[in-house]
Amino acid sequence: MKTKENPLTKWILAAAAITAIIGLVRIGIILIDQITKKSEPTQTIQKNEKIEEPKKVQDKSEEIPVDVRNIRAKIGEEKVKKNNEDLWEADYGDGIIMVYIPEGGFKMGSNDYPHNYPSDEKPIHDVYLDGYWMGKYEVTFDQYDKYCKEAKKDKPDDEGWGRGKRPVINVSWDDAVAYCKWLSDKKGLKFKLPTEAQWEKAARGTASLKYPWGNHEPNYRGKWYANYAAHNSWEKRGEDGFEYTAPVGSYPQGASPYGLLDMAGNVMEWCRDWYGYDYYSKSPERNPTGPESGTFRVVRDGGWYGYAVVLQCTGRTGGRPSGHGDLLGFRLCQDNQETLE
Ligand SMILES: [Ca+2]
Ligand SMILES: [Ca+2]
Repeated sequence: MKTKENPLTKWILAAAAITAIIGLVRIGIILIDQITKKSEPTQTIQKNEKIEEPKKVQDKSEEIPVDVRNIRAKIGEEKVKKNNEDLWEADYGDGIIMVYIPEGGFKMGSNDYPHNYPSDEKPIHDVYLDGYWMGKYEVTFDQYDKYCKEAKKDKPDDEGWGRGKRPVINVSWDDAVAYCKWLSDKKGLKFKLPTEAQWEKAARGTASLKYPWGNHEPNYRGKWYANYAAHNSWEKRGEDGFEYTAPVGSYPQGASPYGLLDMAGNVMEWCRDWYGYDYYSKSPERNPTGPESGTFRVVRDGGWYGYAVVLQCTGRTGGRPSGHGDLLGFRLCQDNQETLE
C-alpha cells in the first residue's frame, strides 16, 4: 500500500468503511493516517532507552527559570506554583492551567513499522526544544464560549453531548488560532497552538513512551487510561465511561510525564504546523516548526473515536485549516520566547 503521494488515503478508505457500517457521517474533513499501521513491527522503542541530550544552554545555577520568573512577575507569584510532578504550573483562571516543560532533547517519531512500510513517523530523530508552557487540559466549551460571547461569534455545536468542562469541538484551525489571539490580547501574554514537536514531547516525555502514561494499552489491569474507542469496537467505545467526549481530566491515571491530561483520547488536537509527510527526514534539530507551506495543518492524538493504536504519542495526521468536526479540539501553548516581552 503506497501512501506517499497521498498520505491520508488509508484513513479515507478506513473511514469510509466504518461510516458505511455504522451509518454515521462524522469524519468530515478530518483525516487520520494511523488506522492500519503496525501489523508486524520490526523495531520498537526500548522502554529504558537512554536519551542523549544536547548541551544545555540554560544557566543551571538559576533556581527558577527565567520564563517562570517572567510569568510570575506578570500574573503574580501566587498563580505560578510547583505541581505534584515538581513542575511549574501557571493558573490563568477559568480553568486555564499551563505547565512549564523544561528545555531539553527527546526522540521524536517512530520506526515501529514493518520493514519498508512507508510512514510519516519515520525516522526517529533528535529534537531539542527550548522551555515552553503547555495547556494541562484541552480547551473547554466554558472557555471557548466565553470568547464567543465577548467576540460576538456563534458558539460551536456540542452535538448534544454537553458543554461546560467538555472539550470544545466543531472548531477549525482558523477558529483555534482566533481564540488564541483573543486570549493573548486579554491576558497580555501570547498564547498559541503547540508545534507538533512541542505536542509530542509534552505527550511522551524524554523516555520515548508509546502512550503518555507508559507503554501499555489504555485498558490495562482493570483500569482505563483514556477516553477512546475501546476494544476496537464501535459498540464498546463507551466501556471506558464515555461514548463521546468526556469532561477534561477525567482520566488522571493517563497523565503524561508532565502531568498533562487527555494527551491520548478525548478530542484530537490541532497543532500549529503545516503537515508534511516526509518532514521528519529534513527537520531541524532545534525548535522545529514544520514546513513553510502546505495544504493541511497537523492534528495529533486519536481522540474519543480512535482505537488504541491511533492514540500512540507518535501518531500524526492533518486537516484542512478551515475544516472542523466533532472529533477535533485543541490545547494551548506558550513559547518560551513569547513570554519574555
Ligand atoms: Ca470512550
Ligand atoms: Ca486529546
